[in-house]
Amino acid sequence: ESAYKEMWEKLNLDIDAHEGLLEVLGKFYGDIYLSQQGRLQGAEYLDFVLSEVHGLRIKELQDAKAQGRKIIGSFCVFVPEELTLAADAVHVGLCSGADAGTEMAETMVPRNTCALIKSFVGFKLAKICPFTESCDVVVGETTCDGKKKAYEAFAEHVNMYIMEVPQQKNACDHDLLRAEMKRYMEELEKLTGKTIGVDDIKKGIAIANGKRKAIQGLNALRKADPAPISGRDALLINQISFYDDPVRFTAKINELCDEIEARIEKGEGVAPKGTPRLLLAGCPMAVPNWKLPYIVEGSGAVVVGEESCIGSRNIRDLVDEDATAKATTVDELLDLLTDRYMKIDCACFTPNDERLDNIADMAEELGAQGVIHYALLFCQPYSHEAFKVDKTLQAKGVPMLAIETDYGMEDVEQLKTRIEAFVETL
Ligand code: BJ8
Repeated sequence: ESAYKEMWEKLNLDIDAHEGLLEVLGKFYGDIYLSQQGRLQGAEYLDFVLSEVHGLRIKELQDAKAQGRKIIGSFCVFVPEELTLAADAVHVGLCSGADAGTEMAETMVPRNTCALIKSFVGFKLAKICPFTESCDVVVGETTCDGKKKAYEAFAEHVNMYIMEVPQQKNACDHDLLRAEMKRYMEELEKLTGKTIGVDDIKKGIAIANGKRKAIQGLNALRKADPAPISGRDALLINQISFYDDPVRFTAKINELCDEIEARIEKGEGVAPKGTPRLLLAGCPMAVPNWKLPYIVEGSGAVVVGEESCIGSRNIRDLVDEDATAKATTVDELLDLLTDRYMKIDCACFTPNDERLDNIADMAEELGAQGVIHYALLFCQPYSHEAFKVDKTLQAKGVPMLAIETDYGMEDVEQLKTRIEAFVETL
């Protein structure tokens, strides 16, 4: 701990406020995670990574920096990790899932801003996020208005680069994203002094695809009844995928999947066979936002999938592997990356009908009897889509409950009552 304290001081964290955060986080983790019955042995990796999230992992980032490697922070799954890796830089997800520094954040962004945005601004202003402080560049993106404008304020405090993400999926939008891929690659070359070649991008694609395939494998196993892993642990795995070393992460999750397979063969699970199964759909739940799955799994149901960017939206599509193997130029590889990224069904797009089909398909494949649509308060894109998702699911006979909430704990009892009532109807 004391060795880390020196590191945190060097990163200019507010040591007292940071200690307070770690204390709350530790207690929260104990209540929500360590208290679970019948947890997988492989969850030890999750516990370890989480307990070392501001310790060992930050030390690794500092070591990487000492070797001359750059650290790139991002808030959105549109920022192509493959290119960051191709530049031999480290890619970390920064979006934050806790109320901290909210009052300070509200001096820079309007009060009616979603909790995720307030959280990353607050973490920065309160000086409690060692990831943000470790970044050489933070990449923002033109997705929702809230983030887009918050980045202008954020840029007063960190070195920002803004990537433009289109809002529609026509040919011209594909061209725009393709140009942005190239511009981001050139920015990385400038930052690292490294020329990115074909093999570098192929390596980045292999690592990112490997990570996605590991989570795809996990999600496929979650079709089993009884559910072999809790929604809480599955969410944590998705959260950790944004900041742990990607190669280590992939190996650990593949091991965990072997354990899950053995468990399924024995007919064992985290809840009895026949427990109501729910799919969560909507806004990303950034670490340590475990509120909703915790409430759901305390209400007699089990979460079997997350239709979210910290979930299936980030891993559903791979960069075409055969085409990658055949590609001989950087341009071809940038085309393939663009093809993959244009499939992301974020609510910032209009229209975004493929998301509706994807949710219905997921519910069916995972055997979910109901869907909880999760929108952060003040999130326009996802709150709007809740209506369409409901209509689509109704037509399929799948009930949906729409929830709007934030990171606060004031509404936990009220949510619990609503969710219990919903589960009873299934
Ligand atoms: S690709 S979902 S990670 S933009 S909750 S900040 S939308 S007001 S996060 Fe996202 Fe990229 Fe899309 Fe995914 Fe705005 Fe809504 Fe807040 Fe949100």
